[in-house]
Amino acid sequence: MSGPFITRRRFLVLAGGTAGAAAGGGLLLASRDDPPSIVTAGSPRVAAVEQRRRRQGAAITDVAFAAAPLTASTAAGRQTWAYGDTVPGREIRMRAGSVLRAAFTNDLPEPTTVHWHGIALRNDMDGVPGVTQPPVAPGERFDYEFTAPDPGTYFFHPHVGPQLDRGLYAPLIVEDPNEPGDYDRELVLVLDDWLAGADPDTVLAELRDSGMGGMDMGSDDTGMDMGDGGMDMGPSGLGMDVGDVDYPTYVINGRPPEDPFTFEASRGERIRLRIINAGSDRPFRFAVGGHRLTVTHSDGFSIEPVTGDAVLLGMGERYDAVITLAVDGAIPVVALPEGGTSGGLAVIRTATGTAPTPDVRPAELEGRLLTLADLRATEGVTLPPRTPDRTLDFRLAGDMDSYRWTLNGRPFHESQLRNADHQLREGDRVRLRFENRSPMFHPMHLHGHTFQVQHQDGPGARKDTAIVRPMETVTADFEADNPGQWALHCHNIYHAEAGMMTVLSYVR
Ligand SMILES: [Cu+2]
Repeated sequence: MSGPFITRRRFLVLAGGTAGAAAGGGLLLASRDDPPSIVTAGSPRVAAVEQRRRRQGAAITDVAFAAAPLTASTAAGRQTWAYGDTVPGREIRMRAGSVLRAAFTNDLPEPTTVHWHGIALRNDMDGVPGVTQPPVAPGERFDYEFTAPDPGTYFFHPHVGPQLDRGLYAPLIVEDPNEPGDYDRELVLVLDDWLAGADPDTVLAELRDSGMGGMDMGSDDTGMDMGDGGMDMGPSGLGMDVGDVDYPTYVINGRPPEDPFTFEASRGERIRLRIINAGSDRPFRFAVGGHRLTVTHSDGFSIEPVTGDAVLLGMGERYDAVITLAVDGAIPVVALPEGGTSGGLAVIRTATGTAPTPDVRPAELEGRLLTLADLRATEGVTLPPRTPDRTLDFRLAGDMDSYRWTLNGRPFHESQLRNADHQLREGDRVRLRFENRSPMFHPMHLHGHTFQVQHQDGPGARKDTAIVRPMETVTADFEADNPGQWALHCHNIYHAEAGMMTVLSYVR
């Protein structure tokens, strides 16, 4: 349980004092030595903002689920951990503005939490152990309850160690009651790099042991010039080294390419795809054979529709795209890990016919690839222009000798919480500037907010997870309207565990 997300000492403090605490208990980080100005998860201000968010008579969606070892072997083979008895876990579907009440039980042999990825929820329900709640001990229950204010495609997963890489994830779909819905049906597709039963804690330990040949990647003290002049960034600009883990296979909706998830449909139907990259280490190039994708939403928020052949998803990113089924037969849906040769496969079947083989490579994979630079938020979700009140700069780097990934030269440490290293005030317009000085890309994820990427020529997509390519600087603005303590980290789970995480602290 020690590690960048929670230190051993804080874990003991929290677990000792608050075992069995239920939702909204006002419990956290209110130790005597905290500076009084920090707005903690347990602060009355967090509850007050939730009160304001919650509408009179708001609908309540009640769910109950457990995280547990999966004894039946999954389609992808080998034992793993899961939410319920399937990978992915059962989807939760609700309406924007309604309340989710989730009775969660931890039947795993180690502590865990549930993080509701991308939702602008109340801080004490965000599921970051040692920051917003104590970890849920084995055998214990935690009741999550929060308003989900914004429609969109989300998912939920643990925020403890590399547990996500065991298959603990499920879609969370927040429907928009005001959306015309110009499609016939929906298809939710969860992409994952699959360890097939291997233990991600062992993987992380191996990464730490092996390092990467004693190379410093972009840290200040090396004096190395990491200018991109001579660097081959690959076709998507993610660099030649896109992941740290050697996965045996890739799954879509929990199923391997040899036994693919299959969706029955009819030719002529318009299908809204909700694509979620739940992978821990790999970005995917996603395409549907014989079809172009019209991408309509990024990380839940609407964008000006843009059509391409494939779309790139970093870990933690979600895209919605519409396709009109134009083929009779078995249509391959492919998620190829960037730079890889084998990938995930699902099938949309509109007629009988030969199923695609696991190695099918639709030409669309090599067609026009949509990336962050192609996306612009619709007017309705574009932040009004405003000069930032403060800018938070983050230098992304890695010390590969010890497999240590850093923000501003330091791996995450709990003192950053106590000191409130990155402060903001409610009502601020905040600018984030991510300067990647490493040769690997990092999908940077902010909890509790949706920022707006800023391009040279104006505002881009609203997102909570944005790919920062090697040697690139990405700028993104957000409204500080959700008080509390919010994790900001790389969504490569191994990078986050190796230190590439920090916390943005609301202060009074
Ligand atoms: Cu990273």
